Amino acid sequence: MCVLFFAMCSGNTDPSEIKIESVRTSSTLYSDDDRYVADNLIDRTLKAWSEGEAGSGIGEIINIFFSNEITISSFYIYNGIPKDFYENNRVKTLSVNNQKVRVEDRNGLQQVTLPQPITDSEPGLVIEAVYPGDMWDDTCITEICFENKELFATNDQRYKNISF
Ligand SMILES: [Ca+2]
Repeated sequence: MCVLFFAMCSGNTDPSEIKIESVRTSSTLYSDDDRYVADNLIDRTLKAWSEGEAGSGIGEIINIFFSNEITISSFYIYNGIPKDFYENNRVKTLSVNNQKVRVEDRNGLQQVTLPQPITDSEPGLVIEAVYPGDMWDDTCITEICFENKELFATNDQRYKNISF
């Protein structure tokens, strides 16, 4: 018990031990086969999440739950849905713990640097602006990965389905 208490309070968790435990979104586009679920954001495959609110997706929220507090200076995002990229909305501006960042309109994984590093175990991302789709008014994101050299080294195999 003493050891456990010390570990919980030490604040010195090995970064390689920090994992994304879950993700939660404010909405999800319904489909019979659960094609657009929030878990697709962190599944390390090209399956995508789509928001499901009426309208373009502005104001929709993504919460990432880490196993421990982590300091994040940048992250990777695969914008849109790869197969129907231009048919659906893509994210143009994200607010990450109230810091606004621009996301490029590109079908592939890109790195986004935060104006200031954040330290949090449950960072929140809010869609602030979108690139409109040619056919559908649904905003999609394929993947979100947080930069941390140790994390990447540890989870290297999990990225094998994404080329970047
Ligand atoms: Ca995915």
